[in-house]
Amino acid sequence: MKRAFITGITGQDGSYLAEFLLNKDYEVHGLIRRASTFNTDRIDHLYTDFHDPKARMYLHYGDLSVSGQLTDLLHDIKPDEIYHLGAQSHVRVSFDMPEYTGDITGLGTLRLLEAIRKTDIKTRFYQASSSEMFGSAPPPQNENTAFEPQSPYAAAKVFAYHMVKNYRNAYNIFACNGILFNHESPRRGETFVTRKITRAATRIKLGLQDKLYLGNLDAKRDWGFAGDFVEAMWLMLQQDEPNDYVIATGETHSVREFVEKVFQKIGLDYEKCVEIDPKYFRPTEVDILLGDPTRAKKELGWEPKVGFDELIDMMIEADMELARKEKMLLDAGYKNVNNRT
Ligand code: NAP
Ligand code: F7E
Repeated sequence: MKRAFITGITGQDGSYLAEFLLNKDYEVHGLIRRASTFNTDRIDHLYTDFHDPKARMYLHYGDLSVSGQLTDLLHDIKPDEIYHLGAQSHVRVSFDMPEYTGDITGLGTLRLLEAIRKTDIKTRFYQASSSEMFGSAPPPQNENTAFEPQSPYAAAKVFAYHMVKNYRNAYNIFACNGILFNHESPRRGETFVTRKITRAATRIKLGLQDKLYLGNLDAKRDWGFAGDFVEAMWLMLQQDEPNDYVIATGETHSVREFVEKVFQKIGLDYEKCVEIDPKYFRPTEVDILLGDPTRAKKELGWEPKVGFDELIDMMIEADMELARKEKMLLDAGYKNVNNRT
């Protein structure tokens, strides 16, 4: 049985990847942060009490800021594959918390690479690199496009990307950068734009809120489905040689197009509900991302399965269900605790 270690297992991608690996009969170990509230919602359906002999998923407390503990964990678990997904992953927030973002999103990767080097375990390493690294580079972007990062988040990811290449060359570690373009799902964090839109539109439809406040509607993104993208992470670690791969759909759409489509699909006029709040503008914006996944198609045999419209339908359906439940609770006298975007 193969053993995987996932940082960021409680996040959107971590939850889909854990599901994917458990289905492939892996033993899955995940790093989680101690919090005063439960933060394992996205993986609760996968968890079996570790006293049960059939348990195949184990969670370990830790933090990407603490190198000694990461080293101890790798030494004890000795994973065959490491999927490093943990990060302060919000671009807008990275302008408010640049130092923290550099520490967790940038140095966090270096701490893990050092832990591999020091423990000398034989393992394969996946780094969650990002299309944000391309920043203002003109589209389409592929593995040869020069990075022009436009945020502390993107700069931290560029640092991590180069450390991965350096450890691959210097210490012969099987380490890959997956340069993933935006990928979404019903499990997407509620402050990322797609989920913020589907969540608000469904709540507006059921009379739970009136307005949706957004920032720049002209930005364009190459949006895919997270469930498809985690398969590409796994494929990268199954190759004979480590390499870096762009993972994208090859289509780009504006935020305005996304919002218009969502509202139109549920029978509302977005222009009556959406207002612009400059609070959501970024000091420097990434105007257009459009990935060219030719290498991944050729070498990994990877292709996205879920298209733009299907992704939107999937997200609307899940959020409509959530809004219905919320309405039921409100009608039964519970307080509204969900209006926080
Ligand atoms: P996400 O939902 O924000 O999940 C981030 C994960 O990192 C969560 O499990 C979070 O734990 C964990 N984390 C944050 N700070 C940590 C710390 N100090 N120590 C340990 N764990 C920490 O992100 P995602 O969308 O799944 O993305 C996964 C990775 O891919 C990230 O590295 C992201 O930057 C990168 N990426 C994402 C996309 C995308 O479109 N989704 C595209 C390219 C690259 P808590 O649950 O406790 O907060
Ligand atoms: O913004 C615009 C915003 O926050 C998309 C992360 O997963 O993907 C993600 O980063 C666009 C931007 O994602 C709002 O200005 C307008 O142009 O959903 P987002 P992101 O910044 O592209 C990359 C690949 C990652 O690696 C990151 O980890 O939408 N936008 N109005 C808004 N964005 C937000 N969040 N909220 C708004 O109200």
